[in-house]
Parts: sequence; C-alpha cells; structure tokens
Amino acid sequence: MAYLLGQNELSHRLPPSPKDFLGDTMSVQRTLCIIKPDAVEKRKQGAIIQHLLDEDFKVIAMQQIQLSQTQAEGFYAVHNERPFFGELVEFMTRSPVVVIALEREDAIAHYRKVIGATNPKDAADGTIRKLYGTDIGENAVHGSDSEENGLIETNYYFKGHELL
Ligand code: FUP
Repeated sequence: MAYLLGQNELSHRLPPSPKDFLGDTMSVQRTLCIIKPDAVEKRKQGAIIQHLLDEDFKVIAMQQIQLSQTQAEGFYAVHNERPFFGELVEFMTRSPVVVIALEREDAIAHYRKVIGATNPKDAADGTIRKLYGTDIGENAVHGSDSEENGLIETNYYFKGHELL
C-alpha cells in the first residue's frame, strides 16, 4: 500500500542515532568505513584499522564480506548515472571488503580528514588514501559524507542489534 508520509512520520523512520541515546549535547556521530578490494588485496586492512583506532574511532561493528552486484549497485545508487558506475560496481565486487561502523565525536568531518581526498594523488601526506590508495577508482576506503548518510550507510550493512 502506497501513501505519503508526513514530516513527523518520516523522521520516525530514520535509523536510530547516538543522539537518541546520548542526547543533543553530544556530537558523537557514526560513519561507515569500507576497506575496499584494492586495500584488502594488498593486506592493508590491519594497518588501516589501527590508523583509525589511533585517531580515536571506536569500532562498533565490523565484518568481512564479498559484496554482491545488487548490494554494490544499491549502495552506490546515487552514482548510477555517472560514467564510472559500471567500473565502480565491478571493482567493489571483485574480492572481499571489510565494512566497519565507526563512532567518534565529530566522526564525519574527522574521518574525511583522516582518509584524504577522493583521488589519492590529491590526498594530503599521511592520509589513508595517500598511503594505501592506487587511483581515483581504487582509493582504498569509503567514507560517509554527512551525518545522515553515516546512519543510513551503517544501517545498510549492520542490523541495529549488531551495533555495539
Ligand atoms: P568519496 O565521497 O570521496 O568516496 O567520493 P565520491 O562519493 O565522489 O565517489 C565515490 C566513489 O566513486 C569513489 F570512491 C571512487 C568512484 N569514483 C570514480 O571511480 N571516478 C570518479 O571520477 C569519481 C568517483
């Protein structure tokens, strides 16, 4: 049955956020890290996880999985009109990835600083993409781009009871 949702009903359907439990005064956020096939193939998953722990991220769920075509297409649906979409899906399904739900104060902005620019060639020295990425298509890690997407993306891979 299709029906239009009012603003209040829609907000009740968003995934739970740390603020639901900790209150508005906290700026704790969630972000989804995916250690992509290139980095897993290079056996850099351990180094990347340690890098994130050293930056005070808390791992609240983690799993190694092989993405199906449907999962990869669904996750990157926002890019489905872009010329690189086919290659992106092919790359993300080529071998296993490690998906990690992370929590930290100001997680979205801090994580993006720690991973660096989308293209490893433009990423600052010491960032994860500079250290472990290959090129713009194979850039070692994914990161959420907004607080709302951090929640949507962590809930794409993990059920509520799996998030510590
Ligand atoms: P980011 O948020 O930094 O991961 O970057 P985007 O959301 O813009 O892009 C998502 C993924 O699409 C990138 F990680 C790699 C791929 N991509 C390309 O392959 N070519 C491009 O020109 C842009 C993005």
